[in-house]
Amino acid sequence: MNKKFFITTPIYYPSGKFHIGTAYTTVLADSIKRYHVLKGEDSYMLTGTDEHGQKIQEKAQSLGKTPKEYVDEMAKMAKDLWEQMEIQHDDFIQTTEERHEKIVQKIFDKFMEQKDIYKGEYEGWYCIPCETYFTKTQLVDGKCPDCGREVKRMKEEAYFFNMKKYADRLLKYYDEHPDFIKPEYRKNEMINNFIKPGLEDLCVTRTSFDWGIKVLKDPKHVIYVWLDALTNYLTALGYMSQDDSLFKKYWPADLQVVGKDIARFHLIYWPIFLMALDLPLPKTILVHNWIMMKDGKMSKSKGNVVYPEDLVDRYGLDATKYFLLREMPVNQDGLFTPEAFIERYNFDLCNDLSNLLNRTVAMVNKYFEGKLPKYNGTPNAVDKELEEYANTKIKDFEEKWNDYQISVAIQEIWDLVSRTNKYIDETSPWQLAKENKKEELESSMYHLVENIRKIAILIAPFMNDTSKNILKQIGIEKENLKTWDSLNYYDKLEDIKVTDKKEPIFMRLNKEEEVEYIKSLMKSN
Ligand code: ME8
Repeated sequence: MNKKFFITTPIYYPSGKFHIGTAYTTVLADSIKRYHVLKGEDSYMLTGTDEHGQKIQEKAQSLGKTPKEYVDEMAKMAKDLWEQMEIQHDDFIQTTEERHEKIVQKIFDKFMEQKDIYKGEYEGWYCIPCETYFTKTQLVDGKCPDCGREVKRMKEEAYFFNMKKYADRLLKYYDEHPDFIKPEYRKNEMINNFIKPGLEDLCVTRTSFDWGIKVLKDPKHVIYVWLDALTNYLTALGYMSQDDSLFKKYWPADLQVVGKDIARFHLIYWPIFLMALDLPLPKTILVHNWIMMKDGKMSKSKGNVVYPEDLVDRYGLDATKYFLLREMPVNQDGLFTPEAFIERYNFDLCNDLSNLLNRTVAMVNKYFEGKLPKYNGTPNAVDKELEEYANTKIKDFEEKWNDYQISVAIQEIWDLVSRTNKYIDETSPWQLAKENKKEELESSMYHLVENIRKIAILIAPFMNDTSKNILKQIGIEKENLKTWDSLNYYDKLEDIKVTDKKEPIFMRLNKEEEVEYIKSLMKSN
Protein backbone atom coordinates (compact mmCIF):
# COMPACT_ATOMS: atom_id res chain seq x y z
CA MET A 1 0.00 0.00 0.00
CA ASN A 2 1.13 3.56 -0.72
CA LYS A 3 2.39 5.64 2.12
CA LYS A 4 -0.23 8.29 3.00
CA PHE A 5 0.30 11.98 3.60
CA PHE A 6 -2.42 14.13 5.13
CA ILE A 7 -1.80 17.87 5.32
CA THR A 8 -3.96 20.75 6.55
CA THR A 9 -3.89 24.54 6.32
CA PRO A 10 -5.62 26.79 8.84
CA ILE A 11 -9.21 27.59 7.96
CA TYR A 12 -9.41 31.26 7.04
CA TYR A 13 -11.48 34.04 8.57
CA PRO A 14 -13.57 35.36 5.72
CA SER A 15 -13.10 39.04 6.48
CA GLY A 16 -12.12 40.28 3.01
CA LYS A 17 -9.81 39.52 0.10
CA PHE A 18 -6.80 37.37 0.97
CA HIS A 19 -3.42 39.11 0.78
CA ILE A 20 -0.10 37.43 -0.03
CA GLY A 21 0.48 36.66 3.66
CA THR A 22 -2.71 34.63 3.91
CA ALA A 23 -2.00 32.98 0.59
CA TYR A 24 1.47 32.00 1.80
CA THR A 25 0.18 29.31 4.19
CA THR A 26 -1.80 27.64 1.44
CA VAL A 27 0.95 27.89 -1.19
CA LEU A 28 3.35 26.35 1.30
CA ALA A 29 0.99 23.50 2.15
CA ASP A 30 0.15 22.91 -1.51
CA SER A 31 3.83 22.67 -2.48
CA ILE A 32 4.46 20.16 0.28
CA LYS A 33 1.46 18.15 -0.84
CA ARG A 34 2.63 18.17 -4.46
CA TYR A 35 6.05 16.94 -3.36
CA HIS A 36 4.44 13.93 -1.70
CA VAL A 37 2.26 13.31 -4.74
CA LEU A 38 5.39 13.32 -6.90
CA LYS A 39 6.90 10.75 -4.59
CA GLY A 40 3.91 8.54 -5.28
CA GLU A 41 2.27 8.93 -1.87
CA ASP A 42 -1.47 8.88 -1.29
CA SER A 43 -1.75 12.56 -0.37
CA TYR A 44 -4.76 14.48 0.88
CA MET A 45 -4.99 18.19 1.61
CA LEU A 46 -7.62 20.03 3.58
CA THR A 47 -8.41 23.72 3.71
CA GLY A 48 -11.52 25.82 4.36
CA THR A 49 -13.10 28.80 6.09
CA ASP A 50 -13.75 29.57 9.75
CA GLU A 51 -17.16 31.16 9.62
CA HIS A 52 -18.60 31.79 13.06
CA GLY A 53 -18.29 34.61 15.57
CA GLN A 54 -19.42 38.06 16.40
CA LYS A 55 -17.16 39.89 13.95
CA ILE A 56 -18.55 37.95 11.00
CA GLN A 57 -22.10 38.48 12.17
CA GLU A 58 -21.49 42.23 12.38
CA LYS A 59 -19.72 42.41 9.05
CA ALA A 60 -22.63 40.64 7.34
CA GLN A 61 -25.10 42.98 9.03
CA SER A 62 -23.17 46.04 7.88
CA LEU A 63 -23.43 44.73 4.32
CA GLY A 64 -27.15 44.05 4.66
CA LYS A 65 -26.65 40.28 4.30
CA THR A 66 -27.42 37.31 6.45
CA PRO A 67 -24.27 35.83 7.99
CA LYS A 68 -24.72 32.66 5.93
CA GLU A 69 -25.07 34.61 2.68
CA TYR A 70 -21.93 36.52 3.54
CA VAL A 71 -19.79 33.50 4.50
CA ASP A 72 -20.89 31.55 1.44
CA GLU A 73 -19.82 34.41 -0.81
CA MET A 74 -16.50 34.61 0.96
CA ALA A 75 -15.95 30.86 0.75
CA LYS A 76 -16.58 31.09 -3.00
CA MET A 77 -14.04 33.89 -3.24
CA ALA A 78 -11.49 31.75 -1.41
CA LYS A 79 -12.19 28.76 -3.67
CA ASP A 80 -11.82 30.94 -6.78
CA LEU A 81 -8.48 32.25 -5.56
CA TRP A 82 -7.21 28.74 -4.83
CA GLU A 83 -8.30 27.68 -8.28
CA GLN A 84 -6.43 30.55 -9.87
CA MET A 85 -3.37 29.63 -7.81
CA GLU A 86 -3.79 25.97 -8.81
CA ILE A 87 -3.98 24.81 -5.21
CA GLN A 88 -4.70 21.09 -5.18
CA HIS A 89 -6.77 20.75 -2.01
CA ASP A 90 -8.94 17.66 -1.80
CA ASP A 91 -11.56 19.17 0.46
CA PHE A 92 -12.74 22.62 1.47
CA ILE A 93 -14.66 22.73 4.71
CA GLN A 94 -16.89 25.57 5.85
CA THR A 95 -17.56 25.51 9.58
CA THR A 96 -21.20 26.43 8.92
CA GLU A 97 -21.75 23.11 7.13
CA GLU A 98 -23.95 20.57 8.85
CA ARG A 99 -21.24 17.89 8.70
CA HIS A 100 -19.14 20.13 10.94
CA GLU A 101 -21.72 21.65 13.27
CA LYS A 102 -23.33 18.34 14.26
CA ILE A 103 -20.04 16.76 15.20
CA VAL A 104 -18.84 19.78 17.16
CA GLN A 105 -22.00 19.44 19.25
CA LYS A 106 -21.25 15.76 19.80
CA ILE A 107 -17.68 16.55 20.81
CA PHE A 108 -18.93 19.22 23.22
CA ASP A 109 -21.33 16.75 24.84
CA LYS A 110 -18.59 14.14 25.12
CA PHE A 111 -16.33 16.64 26.87
CA MET A 112 -19.20 17.53 29.24
CA GLU A 113 -19.78 13.87 30.06
CA GLN A 114 -16.07 13.39 30.70
CA LYS A 115 -16.10 16.51 32.90
CA ASP A 116 -13.45 18.12 30.73
CA ILE A 117 -15.88 20.99 30.24
CA TYR A 118 -17.53 22.70 33.21
CA LYS A 119 -19.82 25.69 33.65
CA GLY A 120 -18.35 28.82 35.22
CA GLU A 121 -18.19 32.55 34.82
CA TYR A 122 -16.21 34.44 32.27
CA GLU A 123 -14.82 37.65 33.59
CA GLY A 124 -12.96 40.25 31.61
CA TRP A 125 -12.76 43.78 30.32
CA TYR A 126 -15.78 44.36 28.09
CA CYS A 127 -16.13 47.01 25.41
CA ILE A 128 -19.86 47.66 25.11
CA PRO A 129 -19.87 49.22 21.58
CA CYS A 130 -17.60 46.43 20.25
CA GLU A 131 -19.39 43.77 22.33
CA THR A 132 -16.05 42.12 22.98
CA TYR A 133 -14.15 40.95 26.03
CA PHE A 134 -10.45 41.65 26.37
CA THR A 135 -7.84 40.47 28.82
CA LYS A 136 -5.90 43.10 30.73
CA THR A 137 -2.84 42.60 28.55
CA GLN A 138 -4.84 43.14 25.36
CA LEU A 139 -5.99 46.61 26.47
CA VAL A 140 -4.17 49.62 25.08
CA ASP A 141 -3.66 52.26 27.82
CA GLY A 142 -6.47 50.56 29.70
CA LYS A 143 -8.89 51.11 26.78
CA CYS A 144 -10.42 48.99 24.03
CA PRO A 145 -7.68 47.98 21.55
CA ASP A 146 -10.18 48.14 18.65
CA CYS A 147 -12.05 51.42 19.17
CA GLY A 148 -10.10 53.15 21.95
CA ARG A 149 -13.17 53.62 24.18
CA GLU A 150 -13.56 52.89 27.90
CA VAL A 151 -13.98 49.22 28.90
CA LYS A 152 -15.94 47.81 31.84
CA ARG A 153 -15.15 44.85 34.10
CA MET A 154 -17.96 42.36 33.41
CA LYS A 155 -18.95 38.77 34.00
CA GLU A 156 -21.06 36.26 32.09
CA GLU A 157 -21.92 32.62 32.46
CA ALA A 158 -19.72 30.45 30.26
CA TYR A 159 -18.37 26.94 29.80
CA PHE A 160 -14.68 26.24 30.24
CA PHE A 161 -12.38 23.46 29.12
CA ASN A 162 -10.16 22.15 31.88
CA MET A 163 -6.76 22.61 30.25
CA LYS A 164 -4.82 22.32 33.50
CA LYS A 165 -5.73 18.66 33.78
CA TYR A 166 -3.69 17.88 30.65
CA ALA A 167 -0.68 20.16 31.15
CA ASP A 168 1.74 17.49 32.39
CA ARG A 169 0.67 15.03 29.74
CA LEU A 170 1.30 17.66 27.08
CA LEU A 171 4.79 18.45 28.38
CA LYS A 172 5.60 14.75 28.40
CA TYR A 173 4.33 14.44 24.84
CA TYR A 174 6.49 17.35 23.66
CA ASP A 175 9.46 15.72 25.30
CA GLU A 176 8.93 12.32 23.76
CA HIS A 177 8.10 13.57 20.25
CA PRO A 178 10.86 15.81 18.99
CA ASP A 179 9.24 16.08 15.53
CA PHE A 180 5.90 17.29 16.88
CA ILE A 181 6.73 21.01 16.69
CA LYS A 182 8.81 22.64 13.98
CA PRO A 183 10.83 24.80 14.25
CA GLU A 184 11.88 23.63 17.70
CA TYR A 185 12.14 27.07 19.32
CA ARG A 186 8.35 27.34 19.17
CA LYS A 187 8.14 24.49 21.67
CA ASN A 188 10.26 26.40 24.16
CA GLU A 189 8.08 29.47 23.65
CA MET A 190 4.99 27.44 24.53
CA ILE A 191 6.59 25.88 27.60
CA ASN A 192 8.12 29.06 28.97
CA ASN A 193 5.39 31.56 28.10
CA PHE A 194 2.22 29.56 28.62
CA ILE A 195 2.59 26.14 30.21
CA LYS A 196 5.17 26.68 32.97
CA PRO A 197 3.54 29.91 34.28
CA GLY A 198 0.31 27.88 34.68
CA LEU A 199 -2.07 26.94 31.92
CA GLU A 200 -5.41 28.70 32.17
CA ASP A 201 -8.67 26.94 31.41
CA LEU A 202 -10.12 27.92 28.06
CA CYS A 203 -13.51 29.61 27.75
CA VAL A 204 -15.35 27.68 25.03
CA THR A 205 -18.78 29.35 24.87
CA ARG A 206 -20.38 32.78 24.66
CA THR A 207 -23.87 34.11 25.31
CA SER A 208 -23.37 37.66 23.99
CA PHE A 209 -23.97 36.73 20.35
CA ASP A 210 -25.63 33.84 18.56
CA TRP A 211 -23.74 33.35 15.26
CA GLY A 212 -22.19 30.08 16.29
CA ILE A 213 -22.90 26.42 16.97
CA LYS A 214 -25.44 26.09 19.77
CA VAL A 215 -24.73 23.96 22.83
CA LEU A 216 -27.53 21.40 22.49
CA LYS A 217 -28.40 21.17 26.15
CA ASP A 218 -28.00 24.87 26.87
CA PRO A 219 -28.85 26.72 23.66
CA LYS A 220 -28.32 30.26 24.89
CA HIS A 221 -24.63 29.39 24.64
CA VAL A 222 -22.78 29.18 21.36
CA ILE A 223 -19.52 27.29 21.09
CA TYR A 224 -16.80 29.87 20.87
CA VAL A 225 -13.96 30.00 18.33
CA TRP A 226 -11.30 27.42 19.05
CA LEU A 227 -13.33 24.36 19.94
CA ASP A 228 -15.36 25.04 16.80
CA ALA A 229 -12.45 25.98 14.51
CA LEU A 230 -9.81 23.40 15.44
CA THR A 231 -12.12 20.44 15.21
CA ASN A 232 -12.60 21.09 11.46
CA TYR A 233 -9.51 18.95 10.94
CA LEU A 234 -11.50 15.97 12.24
CA THR A 235 -15.01 16.73 11.04
CA ALA A 236 -13.86 17.17 7.43
CA LEU A 237 -12.69 13.57 7.49
CA GLY A 238 -16.02 12.33 8.82
CA TYR A 239 -14.91 11.75 12.41
CA MET A 240 -17.83 10.51 14.56
CA SER A 241 -20.06 10.42 11.49
CA GLN A 242 -21.64 7.50 9.66
CA ASP A 243 -18.96 7.45 7.00
CA ASP A 244 -15.64 7.86 8.73
CA SER A 245 -13.58 6.09 6.08
CA LEU A 246 -11.47 9.16 5.33
CA PHE A 247 -10.83 9.64 9.00
CA LYS A 248 -9.71 6.03 9.34
CA LYS A 249 -7.49 6.36 6.31
CA TYR A 250 -5.81 9.70 6.94
CA TRP A 251 -5.85 10.57 10.64
CA PRO A 252 -3.48 11.45 12.30
CA ALA A 253 -2.35 14.30 10.07
CA ASP A 254 1.22 14.09 8.90
CA LEU A 255 1.57 17.84 8.79
CA GLN A 256 -0.49 20.80 9.95
CA VAL A 257 0.74 24.15 8.71
CA VAL A 258 -0.09 27.24 10.77
CA GLY A 259 1.06 30.86 11.06
CA LYS A 260 2.81 32.12 14.19
CA ASP A 261 -0.22 34.03 15.49
CA ILE A 262 -2.19 30.82 15.93
CA ALA A 263 0.72 28.72 17.20
CA ARG A 264 -0.52 28.69 20.79
CA PHE A 265 -3.93 27.34 19.83
CA HIS A 266 -2.46 24.59 17.70
CA LEU A 267 0.41 23.63 19.97
CA ILE A 268 -1.46 23.67 23.29
CA TYR A 269 -5.27 23.55 22.99
CA TRP A 270 -5.40 21.37 19.90
CA PRO A 271 -3.24 18.51 21.24
CA ILE A 272 -5.16 18.69 24.51
CA PHE A 273 -8.51 18.38 22.70
CA LEU A 274 -7.12 15.38 20.86
CA MET A 275 -5.90 13.80 24.10
CA ALA A 276 -9.34 14.33 25.60
CA LEU A 277 -10.84 12.58 22.57
CA ASP A 278 -8.27 9.83 22.97
CA LEU A 279 -7.01 10.37 19.44
CA PRO A 280 -3.45 10.28 18.14
CA LEU A 281 -1.78 13.63 17.64
CA PRO A 282 -0.52 14.95 14.29
CA LYS A 283 3.00 13.95 13.47
CA THR A 284 4.19 17.52 12.94
CA ILE A 285 2.81 21.01 13.38
CA LEU A 286 4.81 23.49 11.35
CA VAL A 287 4.67 27.08 12.52
CA HIS A 288 5.68 29.61 9.90
CA ASN A 289 6.52 33.25 10.35
CA TRP A 290 4.89 36.19 8.64
CA ILE A 291 5.42 38.13 5.48
CA MET A 292 5.97 41.70 6.60
CA MET A 293 6.20 44.98 4.77
CA LYS A 294 8.85 47.64 5.31
CA ASP A 295 6.43 49.56 7.53
CA GLY A 296 5.24 46.53 9.50
CA LYS A 297 2.11 44.45 9.04
CA MET A 298 0.11 44.56 5.85
CA SER A 299 -2.98 46.71 6.29
CA LYS A 300 -5.36 48.67 4.14
CA SER A 301 -4.94 51.76 6.28
CA LYS A 302 -1.21 51.77 5.64
CA GLY A 303 -1.77 51.31 1.90
CA ASN A 304 0.75 48.47 1.73
CA VAL A 305 -1.40 45.45 0.88
CA VAL A 306 -0.40 43.14 -1.96
CA TYR A 307 -2.91 40.67 -3.36
CA PRO A 308 -1.65 37.42 -4.85
CA GLU A 309 -3.87 37.61 -7.93
CA ASP A 310 -2.27 40.92 -8.95
CA LEU A 311 1.20 39.36 -8.88
CA VAL A 312 -0.07 36.24 -10.67
CA ASP A 313 -1.73 38.30 -13.41
CA ARG A 314 1.39 40.28 -14.20
CA TYR A 315 4.30 37.94 -13.37
CA GLY A 316 2.73 34.51 -13.53
CA LEU A 317 1.85 31.93 -10.93
CA ASP A 318 5.24 30.25 -10.76
CA ALA A 319 7.19 33.46 -10.18
CA THR A 320 4.75 34.43 -7.43
CA LYS A 321 4.98 31.07 -5.69
CA TYR A 322 8.75 31.03 -6.09
CA PHE A 323 9.06 34.41 -4.42
CA LEU A 324 6.77 33.57 -1.51
CA LEU A 325 8.52 30.31 -0.71
CA ARG A 326 12.06 31.43 -1.43
CA GLU A 327 11.90 34.69 0.47
CA MET A 328 10.35 33.40 3.69
CA PRO A 329 12.95 32.04 6.10
CA VAL A 330 11.88 29.44 8.65
CA ASN A 331 13.01 31.19 11.79
CA GLN A 332 12.05 34.78 11.22
CA ASP A 333 9.62 36.97 9.33
CA GLY A 334 10.22 37.54 5.63
CA LEU A 335 10.05 40.94 4.02
CA PHE A 336 8.09 41.74 0.89
CA THR A 337 9.48 44.63 -1.09
CA PRO A 338 8.73 45.34 -4.76
CA GLU A 339 12.49 45.63 -5.32
CA ALA A 340 13.18 42.17 -3.87
CA PHE A 341 10.38 40.66 -5.92
CA ILE A 342 11.68 42.05 -9.21
CA GLU A 343 15.29 41.21 -8.35
CA ARG A 344 14.45 37.59 -7.62
CA TYR A 345 12.59 37.48 -10.91
CA ASN A 346 15.45 38.99 -12.87
CA PHE A 347 18.33 37.20 -11.16
CA ASP A 348 17.08 33.81 -10.00
CA LEU A 349 14.49 33.08 -12.64
CA CYS A 350 15.74 34.93 -15.68
CA ASN A 351 19.55 35.15 -15.39
CA ASP A 352 20.09 31.85 -13.62
CA LEU A 353 17.36 29.42 -14.62
CA SER A 354 16.04 30.67 -17.93
CA ASN A 355 19.49 31.45 -19.33
CA LEU A 356 20.85 28.05 -18.34
CA LEU A 357 18.09 26.44 -20.35
CA ASN A 358 18.46 28.76 -23.34
CA ARG A 359 22.21 28.45 -23.57
CA THR A 360 22.04 24.67 -23.30
CA VAL A 361 19.28 24.23 -25.85
CA ALA A 362 21.07 26.60 -28.26
CA MET A 363 24.33 24.62 -27.97
CA VAL A 364 22.73 21.20 -28.44
CA ASN A 365 21.15 22.62 -31.60
CA LYS A 366 24.35 24.22 -32.79
CA TYR A 367 26.71 21.31 -32.20
CA PHE A 368 24.41 18.29 -32.56
CA GLU A 369 21.41 19.50 -34.56
CA GLY A 370 19.30 19.23 -31.44
CA LYS A 371 20.02 15.51 -30.85
CA LEU A 372 21.44 14.86 -27.41
CA PRO A 373 24.44 12.50 -27.43
CA LYS A 374 24.19 9.43 -25.18
CA TYR A 375 25.88 9.15 -21.80
CA ASN A 376 29.56 8.52 -22.10
CA GLY A 377 30.43 5.70 -19.67
CA THR A 378 33.73 7.30 -18.73
CA PRO A 379 33.07 10.85 -17.55
CA ASN A 380 36.15 12.99 -17.00
CA ALA A 381 37.00 14.65 -13.69
CA VAL A 382 35.00 17.83 -14.32
CA ASP A 383 31.92 15.86 -15.38
CA LYS A 384 32.25 13.48 -12.47
CA GLU A 385 32.47 16.38 -10.06
CA LEU A 386 29.30 17.88 -11.50
CA GLU A 387 27.48 14.56 -11.11
CA GLU A 388 28.56 14.30 -7.51
CA TYR A 389 27.56 17.89 -6.86
CA ALA A 390 24.08 17.23 -8.27
CA ASN A 391 23.68 14.11 -6.14
CA THR A 392 24.73 15.96 -3.00
CA LYS A 393 22.38 18.87 -3.71
CA ILE A 394 19.44 16.53 -4.28
CA LYS A 395 20.17 14.87 -0.95
CA ASP A 396 20.49 18.24 0.77
CA PHE A 397 17.27 19.40 -0.84
CA GLU A 398 15.35 16.37 0.46
CA GLU A 399 16.82 16.69 3.92
CA LYS A 400 15.86 20.36 4.24
CA TRP A 401 12.47 19.93 2.57
CA ASN A 402 11.57 16.96 4.80
CA ASP A 403 12.48 19.12 7.77
CA TYR A 404 10.17 21.79 6.27
CA GLN A 405 12.97 24.30 5.83
CA ILE A 406 11.45 25.14 2.49
CA SER A 407 13.34 28.30 1.57
CA VAL A 408 16.64 26.66 2.44
CA ALA A 409 15.69 23.62 0.35
CA ILE A 410 14.91 25.87 -2.62
CA GLN A 411 18.29 27.54 -2.17
CA GLU A 412 19.87 24.08 -2.64
CA ILE A 413 18.23 23.86 -6.07
CA TRP A 414 19.51 27.28 -7.04
CA ASP A 415 23.00 26.25 -5.93
CA LEU A 416 22.70 23.49 -8.48
CA VAL A 417 21.50 25.95 -11.12
CA SER A 418 24.52 28.20 -10.45
CA ARG A 419 26.92 25.28 -10.42
CA THR A 420 25.56 24.08 -13.75
CA ASN A 421 25.92 27.56 -15.25
CA LYS A 422 29.48 27.59 -13.99
CA TYR A 423 30.06 24.21 -15.63
CA ILE A 424 29.33 25.81 -19.02
CA ASP A 425 32.17 28.25 -18.45
CA GLU A 426 34.45 25.52 -17.09
CA THR A 427 33.99 23.21 -20.03
CA SER A 428 33.74 26.03 -22.63
CA PRO A 429 31.87 23.94 -25.21
CA TRP A 430 32.64 26.51 -27.95
CA GLN A 431 36.35 25.83 -27.33
CA LEU A 432 35.80 22.06 -27.41
CA ALA A 433 33.98 22.47 -30.73
CA LYS A 434 36.77 24.58 -32.15
CA GLU A 435 39.37 22.03 -31.09
CA ASN A 436 37.23 19.19 -32.37
CA LYS A 437 37.11 17.44 -28.98
CA LYS A 438 33.94 15.59 -29.88
CA GLU A 439 33.72 13.22 -26.92
CA GLU A 440 34.17 15.96 -24.36
CA LEU A 441 31.69 18.16 -26.15
CA GLU A 442 29.16 15.32 -26.16
CA SER A 443 29.66 14.70 -22.48
CA SER A 444 29.35 18.39 -21.67
CA MET A 445 25.98 18.61 -23.49
CA TYR A 446 24.75 15.44 -21.82
CA HIS A 447 25.63 16.69 -18.35
CA LEU A 448 23.97 20.03 -18.96
CA VAL A 449 20.71 18.52 -20.15
CA GLU A 450 20.72 15.93 -17.39
CA ASN A 451 21.22 18.55 -14.69
CA ILE A 452 18.46 20.69 -16.19
CA ARG A 453 16.14 17.67 -16.16
CA LYS A 454 16.87 17.17 -12.47
CA ILE A 455 16.33 20.86 -11.72
CA ALA A 456 12.98 20.73 -13.54
CA ILE A 457 11.83 17.80 -11.38
CA LEU A 458 13.02 19.46 -8.16
CA ILE A 459 11.06 22.66 -8.85
CA ALA A 460 7.87 20.83 -9.85
CA PRO A 461 6.20 21.05 -6.40
CA PHE A 462 6.09 24.84 -6.55
CA MET A 463 6.70 25.74 -10.22
CA ASN A 464 4.65 23.16 -12.00
CA ASP A 465 4.20 24.83 -15.38
CA THR A 466 7.82 25.95 -15.57
CA SER A 467 8.91 22.43 -14.74
CA LYS A 468 6.77 20.98 -17.54
CA ASN A 469 7.92 23.64 -19.97
CA ILE A 470 11.59 22.96 -19.25
CA LEU A 471 11.15 19.20 -19.64
CA LYS A 472 9.38 19.79 -22.94
CA GLN A 473 12.12 22.07 -24.22
CA ILE A 474 14.85 19.55 -23.40
CA GLY A 475 12.83 16.82 -25.09
CA ILE A 476 11.98 14.70 -22.03
CA GLU A 477 8.82 12.87 -22.97
CA LYS A 478 9.00 9.50 -21.25
CA GLU A 479 7.14 9.50 -17.95
CA ASN A 480 9.84 7.47 -16.21
CA LEU A 481 12.25 10.34 -16.77
CA LYS A 482 9.95 12.78 -14.99
CA THR A 483 9.47 10.92 -11.71
CA TRP A 484 11.04 11.69 -8.37
CA ASP A 485 12.82 8.32 -8.45
CA SER A 486 14.47 9.31 -11.70
CA LEU A 487 16.53 11.84 -9.74
CA ASN A 488 18.66 8.84 -8.81
CA TYR A 489 19.87 8.18 -12.37
CA TYR A 490 22.41 10.09 -14.30
CA ASP A 491 22.90 7.98 -17.37
CA LYS A 492 19.49 7.09 -18.83
CA LEU A 493 18.84 9.81 -21.44
CA GLU A 494 18.58 8.33 -24.91
CA ASP A 495 16.98 9.46 -28.18
CA ILE A 496 16.46 12.94 -26.84
CA LYS A 497 15.75 15.82 -29.19
CA VAL A 498 15.70 19.31 -27.71
CA THR A 499 13.44 22.02 -29.05
CA ASP A 500 14.67 24.02 -32.02
CA LYS A 501 12.73 27.09 -30.97
CA LYS A 502 13.97 29.86 -28.76
CA GLU A 503 11.39 30.07 -25.98
CA PRO A 504 12.79 31.80 -22.88
CA ILE A 505 10.81 30.76 -19.80
CA PHE A 506 11.42 34.08 -18.05
CA MET A 507 12.25 37.41 -19.70
CA ARG A 508 14.14 40.16 -17.95
CA LEU A 509 11.91 42.86 -16.49
CA ASN A 510 12.56 46.57 -16.36
CA LYS A 511 13.18 46.95 -12.64
CA GLU A 512 12.25 50.63 -12.24
CA GLU A 513 9.01 50.27 -14.18
CA GLU A 514 7.91 47.14 -12.37
CA VAL A 515 8.78 48.44 -8.92
CA GLU A 516 6.63 51.46 -9.68
CA TYR A 517 3.86 49.19 -10.90
CA ILE A 518 3.81 47.13 -7.68
CA LYS A 519 3.96 50.27 -5.56
CA SER A 520 0.98 51.72 -7.41
CA LEU A 521 -0.94 48.48 -6.73
CA MET A 522 -0.15 48.76 -3.04
CA LYS A 523 -1.38 52.35 -2.92
CA SER A 524 -4.63 51.58 -4.71
CA ASN A 525 -5.40 48.54 -2.51
O1 ME8 B 1 -6.14 32.53 11.99
N1 ME8 B 1 2.20 36.30 6.55
O2 ME8 B 1 -7.50 32.68 10.16
P1 ME8 B 1 -6.83 33.91 9.40
C1 ME8 B 1 2.06 34.97 6.66
N2 ME8 B 1 -9.39 31.31 11.37
N3 ME8 B 1 0.94 34.36 7.10
C2 ME8 B 1 -0.09 35.15 7.44
C3 ME8 B 1 -0.03 36.56 7.33
C4 ME8 B 1 1.18 37.13 6.87
N4 ME8 B 1 1.34 38.44 6.73
N5 ME8 B 1 -1.23 37.04 7.72
C5 ME8 B 1 -2.00 35.97 8.05
C6 ME8 B 1 -7.16 32.25 11.40
N6 ME8 B 1 -1.31 34.83 7.89
C7 ME8 B 1 -8.11 31.25 12.01
C8 ME8 B 1 -7.50 29.88 11.90
S1 ME8 B 1 -7.46 27.26 12.19
C9 ME8 B 1 -8.29 26.11 13.03
C10 ME8 B 1 -8.28 28.76 12.47
C11 ME8 B 1 -1.76 33.45 8.17
O3 ME8 B 1 -7.59 34.03 8.13
C12 ME8 B 1 -2.11 33.24 9.62
O4 ME8 B 1 -0.95 33.11 10.40
O5 ME8 B 1 -6.74 35.09 10.29
C13 ME8 B 1 -2.91 31.98 9.55
O6 ME8 B 1 -2.07 30.86 9.55
C14 ME8 B 1 -3.61 32.09 8.19
O7 ME8 B 1 -2.96 33.17 7.50
C15 ME8 B 1 -5.08 32.34 8.30
O8 ME8 B 1 -5.35 33.45 9.09
